[in-house]
Amino acid sequence: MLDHIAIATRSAASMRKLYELIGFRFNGTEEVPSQYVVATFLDLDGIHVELLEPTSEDSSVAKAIAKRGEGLHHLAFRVPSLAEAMARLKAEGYAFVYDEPQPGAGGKKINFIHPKDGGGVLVELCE
Ligand code: CMX
Repeated sequence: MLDHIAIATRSAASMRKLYELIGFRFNGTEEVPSQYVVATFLDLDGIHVELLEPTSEDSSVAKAIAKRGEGLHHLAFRVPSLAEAMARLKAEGYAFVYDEPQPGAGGKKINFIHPKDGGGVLVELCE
């Protein structure tokens, strides 16, 4: 299932205002040190939007903003077993950004299918 839609932004506060006006409910923030981002969670009728604001220029989100501008960053799909999904996709030649699952927001294990293999879309798998 779709776990969340992630949007890269330089100002989560201003983006949060837009989503709250649409009707989303603010559901907290979390710093994810391993990814150099602060995630802001917004929920509406089972749809989860994650605003990603980089905390360092070393963040891949900061690099993505510098290269591609702010906007849709990735789609995240929840899988029952990330290790099993990685093995299945790797066996078919899909490249993952990390060799092993990484700690993500909300205590999830995460990894990313490289946008080159995702048809230009950065796809996160999470467990
Ligand atoms: N969506 C689509 N394409 C993207 C992209 C994105 N978000 N970010 C980068 N790309 C494209 C680039 O434009 C580039 O394309 P070209 O070669 O045509 O120029 C290509 O992908 C490679 O990008 P790169 O900057 O050269 O970087 P890498 O090859 O090292 O790729 C990347 C690494 C982009 C997958 C990785 O840095 C990344 O974004 N990882 C995800 C980190 C993240 O989202 N962390 C927050 C997680 C929070 C959570 O959910 O818990």
